[in-house]
Amino acid sequence: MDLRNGVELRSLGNTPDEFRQDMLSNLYYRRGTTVESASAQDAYETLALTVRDRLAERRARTAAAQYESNPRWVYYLSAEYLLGPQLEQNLLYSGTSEAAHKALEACGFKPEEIAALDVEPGLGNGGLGRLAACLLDSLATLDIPAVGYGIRYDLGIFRQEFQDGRQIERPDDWAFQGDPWEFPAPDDVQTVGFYGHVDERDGRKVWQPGEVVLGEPSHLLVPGYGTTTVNIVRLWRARAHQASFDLTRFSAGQYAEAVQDAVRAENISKVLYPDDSTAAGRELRLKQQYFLVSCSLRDIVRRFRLRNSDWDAFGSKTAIQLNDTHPVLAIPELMRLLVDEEGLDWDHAWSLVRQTFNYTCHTLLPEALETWPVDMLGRLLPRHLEIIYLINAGLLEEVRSRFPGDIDRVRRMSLIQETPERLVRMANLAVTGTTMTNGVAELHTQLLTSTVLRDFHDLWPSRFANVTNGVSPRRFVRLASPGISALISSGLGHDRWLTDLSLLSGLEALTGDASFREQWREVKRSAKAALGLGDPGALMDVMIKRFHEYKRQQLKLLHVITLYQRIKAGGYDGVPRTVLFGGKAAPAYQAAKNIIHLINAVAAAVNADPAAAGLLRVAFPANYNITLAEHIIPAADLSEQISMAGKEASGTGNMKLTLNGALTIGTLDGANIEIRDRVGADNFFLFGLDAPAALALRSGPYQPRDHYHADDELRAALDAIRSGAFGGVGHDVAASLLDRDEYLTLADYRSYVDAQAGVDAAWRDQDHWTTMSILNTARAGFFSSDRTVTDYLDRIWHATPVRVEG
Ligand code: Z16
Repeated sequence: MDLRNGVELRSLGNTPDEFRQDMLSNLYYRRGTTVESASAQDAYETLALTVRDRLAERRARTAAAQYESNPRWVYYLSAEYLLGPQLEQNLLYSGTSEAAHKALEACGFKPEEIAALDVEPGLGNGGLGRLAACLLDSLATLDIPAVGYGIRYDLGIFRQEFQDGRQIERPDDWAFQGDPWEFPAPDDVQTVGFYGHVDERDGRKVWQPGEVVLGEPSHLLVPGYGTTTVNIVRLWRARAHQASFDLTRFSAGQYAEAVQDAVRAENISKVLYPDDSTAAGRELRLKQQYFLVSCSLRDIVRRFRLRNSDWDAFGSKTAIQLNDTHPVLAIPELMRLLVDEEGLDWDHAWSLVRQTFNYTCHTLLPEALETWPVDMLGRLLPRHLEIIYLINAGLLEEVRSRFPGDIDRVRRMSLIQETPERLVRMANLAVTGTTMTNGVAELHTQLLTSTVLRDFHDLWPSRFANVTNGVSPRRFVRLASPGISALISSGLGHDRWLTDLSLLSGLEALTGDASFREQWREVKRSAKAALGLGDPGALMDVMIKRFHEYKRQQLKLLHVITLYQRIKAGGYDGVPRTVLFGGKAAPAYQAAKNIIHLINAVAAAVNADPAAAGLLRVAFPANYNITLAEHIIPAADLSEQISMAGKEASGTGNMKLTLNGALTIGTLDGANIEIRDRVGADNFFLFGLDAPAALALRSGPYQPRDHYHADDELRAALDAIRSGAFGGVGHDVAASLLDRDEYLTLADYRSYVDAQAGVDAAWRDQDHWTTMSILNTARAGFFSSDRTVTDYLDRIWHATPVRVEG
């Protein structure tokens, strides 16, 4: 294929020898060194470049084929991406793992040491950011022309350390050594305005920003698996305009003052807000959101114009997915571009905008639904506020004509909340300005349309759909669990399951094969041994997720304390367990930090007590991230999914663990319900109140102390916490549970502890446990993000593949 100015691209060879030749050449020409004097960092960077070159070639072919076909593009707008380590993925997807391994060894390097230098870009908080990464993986794998847009934060999610058991946060300067996976594209820089005022010229509104900041893009490659397609994720970094440097002040010796405007500009992409499922509400966050939206829309329009000249085609060529409310300013921004800058009339622009955008909601927590003070938004983005008012006028007119006289409904649906403070409601704007709004699991979508977004569902029922989340089987099975993957492939006789996960159902027949069960048990055991946290014969009981009271790590902790107290009482008959916690708390979320502190205190007590040795151990490795998740997930026997029913939108860790043969103990919340429906009630440990029961209990006069008084073991556990047996922090945790217990931890305690006894009983029959474990994997194929993307394509995006020649 002729790709660039008549120059034929040479195809890079993938034999170990060719790979080694290219590595040496990269070492020499791009790192300026030789094998004799190369550091491990030189070797890592060189390896990365050599792998990247293979994908860059595919990227060039992909871009050419996609341009040629002028398709409907899928653009994913997300403030967060948790892409995970890039090296192992890019080796696998480019088919160079073995060649690279051999080449490194031939040059005298230890492959594992070099691979350990790969730093994951932690540009997200948790589920939402990782979902974005899984969807990009599947979009590329399914050959869909797609671009992810995001922010290139200098500092990603903080590095978690423990000091005396307390969480402390350290900056995550992830690109300190440079990022070999990144392609800067300074020629596509964008200019973003803030503040200022709105003029009128020749009957058109003109926004005169008071401040401008540059957005400089770079991109990372997003390869598909088993295909030539390589898409990109484009990340924007804020750069000061040259004019921000005040040379007059500099010359006068006022060095700090000379750069202060520039520093302020570049602060926009300095750091990721570390809040998962809570709105931050700060002006810098609003600036970040507009920065992402403004840069990305300019880029999308630029790309549209490469092949199209008529605005009428924009909506049919462009599907933009808004990942939560974070990028919802894109709706007024596109209106502004079309009406103010392009001169389209309002109604025409509005129909294109609605055709272009769709919105995914990821929460039910009221505190996670973003609102912005009208004053703040109007000062930062005066024209956008006017546009929001105009959109609101249209919305309220429609509501009034559909529901005459229903003033309360108008008040509830307005894009502006009036009391106690005037706020712009971003979720309302999102539903109003899009074709489709989706929830992320069946229960979540049901609850959304019957509670938080009920009024909108009444008005526009056909705008709502469910798309249950999924995860990448490449990353969370193949890369995380090479052992399980090899066994699956040998059992099935192929590895096509990696791109058609429903084929895992073929494992079901193998549950009757004693030697397969034995190998399965062995593979799980060696994953535990490799993790190195406790006896590989013990049940590995895993709770890995952000710390949040609704997720109820405190419930798991009460269970641990109860087990410990049973051990201390003598005659313990439970099975040996390693309980593993992993996760971060938002730095300002004191209650969650208290729970972390208390877990560490309990872990210290239990692990130091000879009475518990061989029976119970508590592990809490710091700084849970994608890299660590890939080590923990294959080792898990039991997956803790114990949120208060009706609070977890979906969960995706639950899917990763099920696919790796862990059994779930869980409530009927989020996607747990769909997991249980598929793996079968006999292969799932259910407990607790369901969503209607939890809601009913919460809306009555709930008395957590009744449970404390009625249950001896619960009382003993809470008394130990409260009395300071695990340090002073226990007092606050116990008080919050006894006084308020917002998330019904005490109400679900007995049901949970009894279900855990059922887990013990099941574990004692190892052969049957193994059968259940295999069945969990065999029946979880639905939870592939390939299926999720297929659902988005059918229900929302209506885009089709563009195949790229190999
Ligand atoms: C987030 O990670 C999620 C929701 C949200 O409003 C904000 C953030 Cl940063 C999570 C949900 O809590 C989780 O249930 C869901 O599985 C995940 O988003 C992906 O949809």
